[in-house]
Order: sequence, then structure tokens, then C-alpha cells
Amino acid sequence: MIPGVLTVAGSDSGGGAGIQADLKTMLALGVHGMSVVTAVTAQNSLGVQGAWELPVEAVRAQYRSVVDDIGVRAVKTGMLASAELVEAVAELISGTDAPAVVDPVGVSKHGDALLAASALDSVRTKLLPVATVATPNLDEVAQIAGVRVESEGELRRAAEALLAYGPRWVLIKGGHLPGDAVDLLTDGSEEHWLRAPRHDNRHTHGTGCTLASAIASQLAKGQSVPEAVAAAKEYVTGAVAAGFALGGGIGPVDHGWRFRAAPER
Ligand code: PXL
Repeated sequence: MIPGVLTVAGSDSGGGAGIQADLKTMLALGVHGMSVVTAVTAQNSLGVQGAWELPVEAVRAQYRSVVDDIGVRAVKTGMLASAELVEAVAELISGTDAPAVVDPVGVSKHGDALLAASALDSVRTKLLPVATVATPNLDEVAQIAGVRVESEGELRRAAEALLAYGPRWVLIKGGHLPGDAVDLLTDGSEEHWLRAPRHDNRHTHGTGCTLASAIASQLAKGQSVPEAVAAAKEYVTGAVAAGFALGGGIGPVDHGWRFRAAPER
């Protein structure tokens, strides 16, 4: 049976991030992708031109439709836009017997807000406590926990600060630091350092969505959290290496890199 994975996230009309990145990642990793749309963005390689959130009843109804009939082996969350949506999604996840990967999305690659400032407290007190794995980048660590990381040595302090909100595991993504792309995965007792060479490629739109969806896909296939994160990092590193120009700005990672013939990779 093909395991089902559900993303609860925003739509990126440009197809590089959000729901579109999540579903492409799930296809590439051999699971059945399903989606609960929380918001619609008008977006391209240059930025976000507009964003509209869905009513909370529309989000609840989509979730129930999928979970009650089809069932899910893992859930991933991305853009949740408002405090009301964050709280509704946290409640839905807490009643679902499947691991949840929470990508606490704050702003887009271009700096556009994808979460209201008034929703931060709900992320801290409602959403992070129901996460199996939370995957903040360093901007999100600063926004959520007020911890500023400027070197690899400070990643552990960021992880401790995030774990205090209650996720089982935290993956602190150090990709914005200079040098190798280094992430720290920990549950407070085990530490796993994941290191990948930095690819000199500006076409990285969708990296965070892709990583979180890849983790959820691997969990749905039965891997442990450390195995799932290692496999997801390998997939996203290949996708970043193969990222391509699209439009006049920042292009997307290539979700299909493993499908292409070797000379095209
Ligand atoms: O990567 C964060 C993200 C999440 N969700 C949507 C986005 C983006 C970044 O652009 O557009 C819909």
C-alpha cells in the first residue's frame, strides 16, 4: 500500500514552495500526497504579490475529509497565516494518530510575511507542543525564541530553546550561516549533525517546504526520525544543487532531480 501524507499549507502559484512543493516532494519520494489549503498566495520568482487566508471552517472541513476517510501516515504543516488557523490546525493534529512535521513558516524567501505577528504565541503554546519534529530556520528561531544564532556553535542553544516549547524533536536549519549547510537534529538526549556542501546556486525557492515534506514522507514509510531527516536532507541537497532559473528572480529547487537522466542532473 502507498502511504498517504497530508500537507496543511499555503498555495504558491509559482509552484516552487508551499503546497505545490509539498506534493511534488511526496510524488518524488513515493508516497500519496494530499493537501489542506490554508491560504492562497499570488506569487512568482520575484515575491508575493498577494495573500488570502481561507476561513477556518474550510480548513477544518478539508482536514476531516482526508483524515476520516482516507487516513494519513504523516502530516506536515507550513504557512498557517493567522492565530485562528494555527490553533485550529494544532487541535486537529493533536487528535490525529500520525507523526506531525511542523515547519514554523514566518516569512517567504523574499521577506514577505506568511504568518501574522499576532500568531506567534499560538505557534509557541499550541502548535509546537503537538509537533513530532519542528524544522525552524534561524530567522524563525529568532522570531519564536528570541535566540540569535551567528555560528555553528550556537545551534545547540537554539535547539534547547525550541525544545522548551514541547516538540519531540527539533531540526535547527543552519543553512543561512556561511560555510557548509549544517543542521542540528535533537530530542534533547541524542544529537545528529547533518552537513552538506553549500551549492553556489541562488535558485533555492521552496527549500524549507521541500525538506519538511520529505521528512514527513520518510516517516510515513516507516523510518525513524533520525533516518527520515537524513534521507530528507540528501533529497533536498540534490534538489538545491539542481535548482533552476525561472522568471526574473529566484527559481525553484528541482523536485524531480532524481527522475532525470544523469547528464541532466
Ligand atoms: O518557504 C515558506 C513558504 C511557505 N508557504 C508558502 C510560501 C513559502 C515561501 O515562499 O510561498 C505558500
